[in-house]
Amino acid sequence: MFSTPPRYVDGLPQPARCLVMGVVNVTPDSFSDGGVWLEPTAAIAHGTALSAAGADLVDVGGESTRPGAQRPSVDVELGRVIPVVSELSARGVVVSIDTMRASVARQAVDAGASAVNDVSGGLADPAMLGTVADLEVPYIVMHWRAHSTTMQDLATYDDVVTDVCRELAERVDAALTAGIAPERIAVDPGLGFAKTGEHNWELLGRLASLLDLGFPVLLGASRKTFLGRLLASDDGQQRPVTARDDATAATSALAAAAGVWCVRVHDVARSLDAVQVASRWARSTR
Ligand code: PMM
Repeated sequence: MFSTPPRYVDGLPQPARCLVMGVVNVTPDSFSDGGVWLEPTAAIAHGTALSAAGADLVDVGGESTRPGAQRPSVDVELGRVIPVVSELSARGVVVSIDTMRASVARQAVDAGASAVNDVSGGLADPAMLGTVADLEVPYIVMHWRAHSTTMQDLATYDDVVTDVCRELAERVDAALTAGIAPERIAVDPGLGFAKTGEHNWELLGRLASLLDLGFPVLLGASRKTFLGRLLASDDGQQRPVTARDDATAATSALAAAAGVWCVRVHDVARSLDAVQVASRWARSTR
């Protein structure tokens, strides 16, 4: 059941267990918490609370990636995230910036962010990989095919695991060629991004193939629709987003047991408990 201990990414915390990344979406329209943390003071308070709950890092994003979402302008994105990154970093919180834009990544790192989480894996902005190489920070490369308005039209694969691994490996090669150090790279299959629920389950069921890419793996299953569908009521109503945190914690425990490096979650406390159980359990099996 248990894989090798988690890999690490240079420049980020390295507890002897799977990392827990807390989510702060500074957006009006993210699918599970859109509008809740749009005001900087609310976002800062939330990020501080996630850190106090034990988040190893806090992921701050200013662009919703829910299917169909329209992109904000660069200035709107900057206006949402920079004050939050700046204040959280000043408070000692380890922050990653969730952005597809090189200019946002650069300004966020200048404001104190320690890592760049790019859901497009460098595909959305041709300047991103060179910028991250220049900034010398950890880089999370997610599998992505298109922006939110069209991504679900591209959810077709011969074999989802083989295809995602191949496309991710291509993005990692591009990152390495751009000069990003291998020890700063983590990969992510991008659950829900150009994927159906069945694709997500297939990727979770065959995590070993992702781990075989040789880079630490991040998973973002938190509150996503495939969990809502799994837990639908007898009359077919999906489980509401905010009632999916126990299921998310279950995915965190199983991911940690499988050797995943980091889970990206909305409810940090539950997933921290989950990964701690997985870590302790793993020690007893070795
Ligand atoms: N999912 C979302 C946003 N950013 N980043 C990574 N690396 N992986 C993900 O799966 C991911 C992400 C969308 O979820 P949200 O709207 O709840 O933040």
